[in-house]
Amino acid sequence: PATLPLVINTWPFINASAVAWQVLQSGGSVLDAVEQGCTRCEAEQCDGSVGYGGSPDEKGETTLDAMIMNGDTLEVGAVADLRRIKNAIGVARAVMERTDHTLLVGESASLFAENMGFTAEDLTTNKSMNIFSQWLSNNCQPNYRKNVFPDPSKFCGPYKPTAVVNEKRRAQSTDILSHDTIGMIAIDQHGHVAAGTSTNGMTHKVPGRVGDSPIPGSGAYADSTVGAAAATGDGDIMMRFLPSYLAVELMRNGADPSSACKTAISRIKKHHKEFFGAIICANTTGHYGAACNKFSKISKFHFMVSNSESNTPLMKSVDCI
Ligand code: SD4
Repeated sequence: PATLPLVINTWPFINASAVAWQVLQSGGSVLDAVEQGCTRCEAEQCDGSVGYGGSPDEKGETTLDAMIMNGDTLEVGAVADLRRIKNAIGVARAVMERTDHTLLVGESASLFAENMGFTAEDLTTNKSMNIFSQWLSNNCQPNYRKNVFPDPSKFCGPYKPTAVVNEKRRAQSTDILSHDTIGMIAIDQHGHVAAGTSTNGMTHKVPGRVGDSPIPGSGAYADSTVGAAAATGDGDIMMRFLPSYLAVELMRNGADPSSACKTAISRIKKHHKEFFGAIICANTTGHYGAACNKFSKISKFHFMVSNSESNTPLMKSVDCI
């Protein structure tokens, strides 16, 4: 039986789910729940792929993408390529509530954040430095450059063809599994809906690269007349398909959350058999679902659900299609 309120988020990020649930239980808004739940992941560096000290880019810097969406007003706040500020989803919310804009990027987003009172600090950690220097010294490949860049060796040492890199990435399921954006949906008893995401993107990305996570309709989408969706995975591919928007529109037309999620994944699969991605969906009756693409060793996707059935976050999983 479906119940409200409901918090659902990508991956087994149990503390994030617990924080968001607690916010709703103590009378906080769905936006507070999503912001604080994702903030928790940023602070504890969930899987190394949310928050500071993860996914160093080709220059070794960690940069963050995040968004938050108010399903009542359809307002969005987002930041992309955010530098030196840990609380990316907090800044995203400030963009939504304290400007007339939707998306701020790069150094200018950082400056905005500082003006809003967020602390500027180095996002590099020993761990991210190690990932970066290991890549530089012995395993350096221009992962996210096509073979046409003038001289990739100038960037990171001996060039190896992209195909080799991809093989290698696929063989190391932990590498793939470490790309774990938090996407979260919160719905309260009154049917207010919010959704959000936070991530440090992809390791060894080209500086300036922005993923799907801060893009409305791609990383997440929320509409309180329907429900919400949030996505995770290979953002460079997923963002071309607006899977979160598609899933919400399918639910608007009567699809249940599981089949909406499946259709959104299938749409991408039509064009990319080999991509890593998953999506979570929920509607305003408290029903929820998820779907993922079968990829390499990944045949299941795990996500967290908090509702009054258990009163505590439960891990759920879905078989990939
Ligand atoms: C990105 N979608 O930046 C993110 C990464 C991710 O699970 O979600 N990994 O492409």
